[in-house]
Amino acid sequence: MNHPILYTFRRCPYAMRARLAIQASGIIVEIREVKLQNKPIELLHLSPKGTVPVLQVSNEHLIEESIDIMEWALEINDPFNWLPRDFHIKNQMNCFLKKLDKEFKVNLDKYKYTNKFERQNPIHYRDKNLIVLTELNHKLETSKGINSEHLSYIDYATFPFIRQFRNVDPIWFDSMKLPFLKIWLYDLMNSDEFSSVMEKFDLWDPMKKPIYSNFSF
Ligand SMILES: N[C@@H](CCC(=O)N[C@@H](CS)C(=O)NCC(=O)O)C(=O)O
Repeated sequence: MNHPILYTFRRCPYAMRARLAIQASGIIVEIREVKLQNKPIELLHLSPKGTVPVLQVSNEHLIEESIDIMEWALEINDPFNWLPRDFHIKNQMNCFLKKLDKEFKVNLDKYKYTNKFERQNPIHYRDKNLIVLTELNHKLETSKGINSEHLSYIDYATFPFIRQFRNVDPIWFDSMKLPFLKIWLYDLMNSDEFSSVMEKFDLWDPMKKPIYSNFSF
């Protein structure tokens, strides 16, 4: 293998965070854009759990979680100091991200994909997440990033989910009194880094020439 292979789906927030860290690290990967409804058999053989992103670093090394892909890339090269040096801060960040993936994302999906069997109104789940947004807004009042003076790993791992939450009802979101969070989110959404990892790629076709990441900005 010349380059690690990233199985990805453009609109997936987990895949976005992985692509952002790969971009920051400058590592070139082969991009395999997949369709979630029709995942390639190669991906399912490698990773039967069937989620993206998945990074095949080598024949012996597979990374199946977005946060692990971020850490892998940044441990190789971290030119913007995204990874905290302090072990306790790193642990704190990972606890927050676990909560984001387990609780915020679950509420977000229940808010976004209204399920007729669900007894609760989707607004109930929206408002549950408002608590997290209020906490983030408070943190961002005094620093540029959630956990440091500069944007780092936790910001790039978090914002794709806040963006997805906003997209459910942008008018409502924009009317909320969350001034620091909104500046943080809009800056990230409009950043060159983000546009670059949102480039559209054709679906992976093993019969065609490989596509390599060129996440330049
Ligand atoms: N814990 C995984 C979650 C990844 C995940 O759930 N990705 C979604 C797409 S956003 C997925 O692949 N879902 C499988 C499907 O919809 O079939 C990670 O952090 O990488």
